[in-house]
Amino acid sequence: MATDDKNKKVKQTYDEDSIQVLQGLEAVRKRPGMYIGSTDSRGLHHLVWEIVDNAIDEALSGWGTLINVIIEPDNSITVSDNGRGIPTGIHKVEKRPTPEVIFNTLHAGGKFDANGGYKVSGGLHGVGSSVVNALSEYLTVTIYRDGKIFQQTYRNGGKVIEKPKNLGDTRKTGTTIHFKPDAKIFSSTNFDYKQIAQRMKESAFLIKGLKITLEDKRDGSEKIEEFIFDNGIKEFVTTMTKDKSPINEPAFFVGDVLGIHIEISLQYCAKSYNENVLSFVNNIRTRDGGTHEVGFRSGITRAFNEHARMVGALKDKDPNLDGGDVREGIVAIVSIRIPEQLLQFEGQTKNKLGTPEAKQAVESVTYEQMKNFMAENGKISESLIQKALTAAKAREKARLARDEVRMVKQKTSKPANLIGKLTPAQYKDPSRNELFLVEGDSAGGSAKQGRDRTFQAILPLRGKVLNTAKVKVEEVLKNEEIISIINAIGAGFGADFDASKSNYDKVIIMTDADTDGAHIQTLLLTFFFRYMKDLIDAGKVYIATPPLYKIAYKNLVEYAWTDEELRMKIGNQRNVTIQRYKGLGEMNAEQLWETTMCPGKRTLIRVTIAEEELAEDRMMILMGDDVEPRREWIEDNVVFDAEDSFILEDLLADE
Ligand code: 2B7
Repeated sequence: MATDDKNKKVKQTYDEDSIQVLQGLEAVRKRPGMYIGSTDSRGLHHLVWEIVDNAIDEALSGWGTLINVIIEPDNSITVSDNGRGIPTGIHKVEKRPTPEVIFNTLHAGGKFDANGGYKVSGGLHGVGSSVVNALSEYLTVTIYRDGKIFQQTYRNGGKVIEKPKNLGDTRKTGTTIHFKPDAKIFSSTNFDYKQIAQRMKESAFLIKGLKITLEDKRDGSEKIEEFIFDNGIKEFVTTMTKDKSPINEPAFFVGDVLGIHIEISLQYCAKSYNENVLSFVNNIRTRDGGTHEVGFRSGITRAFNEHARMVGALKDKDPNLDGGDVREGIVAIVSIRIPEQLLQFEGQTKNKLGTPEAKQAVESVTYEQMKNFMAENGKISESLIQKALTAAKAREKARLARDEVRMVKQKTSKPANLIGKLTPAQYKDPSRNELFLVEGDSAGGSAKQGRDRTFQAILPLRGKVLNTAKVKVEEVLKNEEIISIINAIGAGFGADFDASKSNYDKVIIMTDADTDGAHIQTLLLTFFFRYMKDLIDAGKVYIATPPLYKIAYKNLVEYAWTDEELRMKIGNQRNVTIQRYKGLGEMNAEQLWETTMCPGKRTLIRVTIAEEELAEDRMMILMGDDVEPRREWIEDNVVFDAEDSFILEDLLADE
């Protein structure tokens, strides 16, 4: 049949045309990290973001209202949109079908969008499709456009091995992309539903009315979710504030300044002393903030102070409220869209906006509309100003308390309540010394006797550790237990904290191996996270792991940390005595030393923070009043992973 001949001919042409182009995609396969950051799970998910971002761009340009994402049973991904469909005609310069140019040429992006739409794919600027193709076993693109269904499949890293097919007639328009990440490239090819769901939900919040569905078709984890928010970022804000007693209905500011489109929603919460501002540029989260966040903050501060003076809450002689005070309890989404030519990212991870125009633009929109909001909502503004004044007072008290701490630190003779608590190490060697924070006096006693006194210091903690997530900083600084920890570490506190000044290379939390112990650990970690975060980032915070069992034979003693280990160690020996330790206090000094404190024999778990932006929320859940979710949280999320890191695991709101 003639088709054979035709195929042959077409194939030939495609091969010839492909030579140079394939080299392009080879570059991606040679150094995938340069294009998608890494080839681990993070890089794998990056492929999904690239494809979905193109669908979002199309929706943002005003075409299409629906994006479907499917995780197929074999961990391949299908994304479809109902936009215009990628143009299918022959590309004028490349003289090949346009989809081929887009998927098979590096840097094909951008120039096809004649509409001047915003590029959301922050990093790759539209080259995303070809990068995904290059890193896939296969990729099939199906386009519904001009009444026809166009389809083409690329294989083995994006090679063009067949000509486009016409699958018949259609009345719909849109693009569907089905791809399978190449197992030769990625260390993991298993998609994480929660992670994709999180991101899809975020995008749906940011683009009001856009419907995104996510379906998992994998065996055993079948599910489907739909994200659509008719109130956009206002709903984003209310989801974040739902347990924090919001004071006002979410405010909504919108404006276009200097070619930048700005959308802001915010609420104040009675049950929060933090600020929680999430910012986005072209729908990409800017974790490290940048000029748009700076503009937002100064806009709020200016509006607040002007309003406070106008209504007489601040008198002429009073100083201005400072930014921190007016933002206490604020929850806000700052979402801006910037034309590509103005985009400028900074910082090591490029998560920070550098565009100078964004500061002025966001500040003016925020200032004007926040002032209006305050004028229109007199009662609420009054209580917000009261809240800010209280915050200012608390800040002043905290400053005094901090000075007090500083004085305490400077004094050579410590106040009575501190003497005798810390058992210091003999030598002062911050690069080697270790501080053990020990639960209870009796364990503290064993630890004191058992330690290597040359470099190990012991600080016993009596009673309950203060929940620093639930009290203001002034309360934190009144707590004896906390003060003695601050003094022992000797590197300051809060904004003044300097990890490089720490008296200890390792600060080791040593508690009983039970739920109470785990609770004390989380309370201490909450404190470190909030007030000495750099100590965690510097990798200096550890958790000790005391054994659960002591196994005694005739003249031999062994320890076990898990039930399985216990069974293994007992084997089929008889005459074994097994002791289940209920707490550290049951161990004598020698036992504590050789199981838990002796470098070389002990196992220490270094504390790291898995996903910083979520950690704060997790702490809130953890430290809330409900005991039950807290216990569940500990059981679900305190995981000891292969690298022996205590990881505060990803926690996604499950609704
Ligand atoms: C920068 C490149 C990749 N493109 C278009 C037009 C529509 C369109 C796309 C897309 C992902 C999963 C299904 C423009 C843009 C290429 O040029 S990409 N829709 N959807 C997509 O990739 N979805 C377009 C102007 C006129 N008509 C169509």
